[in-house]
Amino acid sequence: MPFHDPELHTRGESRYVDDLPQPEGMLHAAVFFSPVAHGRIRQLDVSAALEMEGVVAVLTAKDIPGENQIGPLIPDQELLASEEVFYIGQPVALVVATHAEQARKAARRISLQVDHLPVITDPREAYEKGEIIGTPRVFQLGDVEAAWEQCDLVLEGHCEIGGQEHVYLETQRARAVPAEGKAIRIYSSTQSPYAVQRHAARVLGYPNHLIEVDVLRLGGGFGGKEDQATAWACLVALATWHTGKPVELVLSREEDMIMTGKRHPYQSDFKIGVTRDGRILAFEVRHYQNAGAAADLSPAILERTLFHSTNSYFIPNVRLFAVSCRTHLPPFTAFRGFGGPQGMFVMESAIARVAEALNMPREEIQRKNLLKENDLFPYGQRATDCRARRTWDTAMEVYRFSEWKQRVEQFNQSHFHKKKGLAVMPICFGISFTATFLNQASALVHVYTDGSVSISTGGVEMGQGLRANIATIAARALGIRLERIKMESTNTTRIANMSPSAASATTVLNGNATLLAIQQILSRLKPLVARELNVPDPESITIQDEKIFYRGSETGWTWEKLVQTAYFKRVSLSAHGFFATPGIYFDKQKEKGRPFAYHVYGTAILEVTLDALRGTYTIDAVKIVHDLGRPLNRRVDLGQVEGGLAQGLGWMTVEELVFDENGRNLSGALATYKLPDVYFMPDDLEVTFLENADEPTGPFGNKAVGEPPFMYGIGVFFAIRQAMQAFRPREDYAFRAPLTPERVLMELHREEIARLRSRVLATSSAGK
Ligand code: MTE
Ligand code: LUZ
Ligand code: MOS
Repeated sequence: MPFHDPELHTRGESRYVDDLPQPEGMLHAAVFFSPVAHGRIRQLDVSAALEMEGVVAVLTAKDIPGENQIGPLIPDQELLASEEVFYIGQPVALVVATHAEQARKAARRISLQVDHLPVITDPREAYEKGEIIGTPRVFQLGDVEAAWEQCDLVLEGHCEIGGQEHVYLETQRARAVPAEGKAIRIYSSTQSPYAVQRHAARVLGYPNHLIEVDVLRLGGGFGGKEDQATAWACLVALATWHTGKPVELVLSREEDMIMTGKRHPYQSDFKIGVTRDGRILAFEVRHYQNAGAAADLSPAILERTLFHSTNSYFIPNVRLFAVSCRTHLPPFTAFRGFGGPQGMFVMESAIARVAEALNMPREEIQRKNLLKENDLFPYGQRATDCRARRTWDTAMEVYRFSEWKQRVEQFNQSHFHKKKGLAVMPICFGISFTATFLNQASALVHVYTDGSVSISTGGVEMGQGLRANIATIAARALGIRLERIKMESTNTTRIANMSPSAASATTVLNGNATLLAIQQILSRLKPLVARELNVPDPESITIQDEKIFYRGSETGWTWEKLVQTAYFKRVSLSAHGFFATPGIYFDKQKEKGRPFAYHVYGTAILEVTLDALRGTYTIDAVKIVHDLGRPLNRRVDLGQVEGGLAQGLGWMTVEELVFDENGRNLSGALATYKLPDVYFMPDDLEVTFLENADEPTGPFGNKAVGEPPFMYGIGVFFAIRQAMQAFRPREDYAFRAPLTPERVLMELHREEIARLRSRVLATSSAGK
């Protein structure tokens, strides 16, 4: 894959933060974090650490020259805890030493004494105690109260949704290097270089321009570095400020898993009303988001939960309530889908509940309620160019759903303890940051006199193929070879005030900014050629395969000649492009607007085989019809669909995040947190891209692809559930994710397990 760094990756030569050449005298840092979930600090003793070999400094809250504050939306998060600690893993002190191991060893000598305070880990308990972040949000459409009357059937249910660890391959890390004067340069593994710049400046009491942030690439972010890369960068900046030396901080896997936030767990209640034939008339939901100990991005994530609470269905009467609840767990944060998946899971659960009660196939209810052209979302936007039905119908057709279903039913009739389940999962995901102002991007394009091109944008490469995409866009727009393009690091001195690389919108925003920069350069070059060739119409000049055409015929000029001529004629060969998504807005008072540039649609069909005696299951097949407009790089896009699916499947099945009642993460290492691996993935995985589906707002007809495929994974929960129903029909299987094999076993054999347990208890008490 060109520009996907394949050669460098394969040889292990691609550089990450700690691969950069080490400046002389570089120091290493380690974090001492709170071992308790909630307490008032009585004493923090760092003297033993200071005496350890190699230790240069131990920094605490009082060593911060500027503001001790890194909260991205609300100022409720200290860089280093000063008076109170709010979760296990909260940074309290930074040890700086000659070697990383010395720093870690010394950190273990720090002692923290606290007066223990009550620990809350449950979002509903937090809600009842008034521990909420911001205010609850409510989206409404129609009149639910009046609608219940018209329903033939009204059902209620409850969902418990687990969190998810990001497990980016590259753990959180940053390096700060002193520059001239007081300036500091930071190399950070962040999706948001501008957030790092802003917060490092704030912490040091600097103007932004004294901090330069440079990002070459990330070994994965998945939302975990949209905002939570900031702390580590601020800490090394602080250490450099104190020592005058370069300082690096690299979290170990365990440190990363304990200290950083993950996908939000949710608890949600739903009520759904339908007609006898399965038309949904009314839907009500209450989402309790477990935000953890600080706001972080939770309010924005909560908002996206609301935007996606009806997934790809039209429901005329809805009332969607959501509240962010403060608990004593690490602040939960962005993760692929950004709250959308939790909203969709509840919707799909409600549909399963209806299907089971009406004894109707789940997919029939889904299909009956799919969005149609111009249908209204609860937030006031209309579904224009709606591809919900198109992807659904295409999937049914190309993957021969009815025959497939028959095969599954035959299998189930002829097997006792093995059962198959088949589920359809349609998705609809809005593209644009829901905070409208973030939908802006810049690009800086330089053309050198040899015809080579250098491009900087505000976008960060994190494995999603951003560079491949931007380079492809630029090469196509200029009409030159891809090899001419070099993608530069993402740097705050070249691109100012950049939005995070997130919301799947990085290629859309930065690609369009690149196009605008290139258009400026072309608008200077074309009149130049027209003048030189003495032809009347500059607009009829085109460049293709590095040759210059006029009205479709060759002029004999090449790209190189054009560039050189421009240089000697003193025409600028550089441009800065700025793009802002047009036509989007949102009114938070009314909770209505047009927040999204467009929606991405798709439909997946998932098949599983369950061993009902063991609770184990295999995912046999996942077949997807996905809408991505016109692909920019088919293999990059395919990689995004498959990778997103893998993460979604893992979230729903084996990835189980567990905290005990003291706020301790019991799954804080890769030994205790199970990940999907290559064997876990279905052997039969097929992806079809919708044809003739150009998105007019582009770039080049392309649609965003990063997050939406994650949500296909939700379908596996319902495929397993269906297999459970085939073995033992029951209306009260829990809507509790992840559906681990253990949980499947416990649910299937609830009574037997209870009987066994009471017998064991009886025997053991008899023995006493
Ligand atoms: N793919 C890889 N390989 N690595 C990543 O970190 N992040 C995901 C997705 N795909 C990610 C990824 C997330 S959460 C988002 S928002 C998008 O990529 C961000 O990139 P984009 O805006 O260019 O799609
Ligand atoms: N980040 C953000 C996101 O700040 N706003 C968003 O709407 C969003 N959506 C998805 C992922 N990250
Ligand atoms: Mo992605 S959750 O927008 O980084």
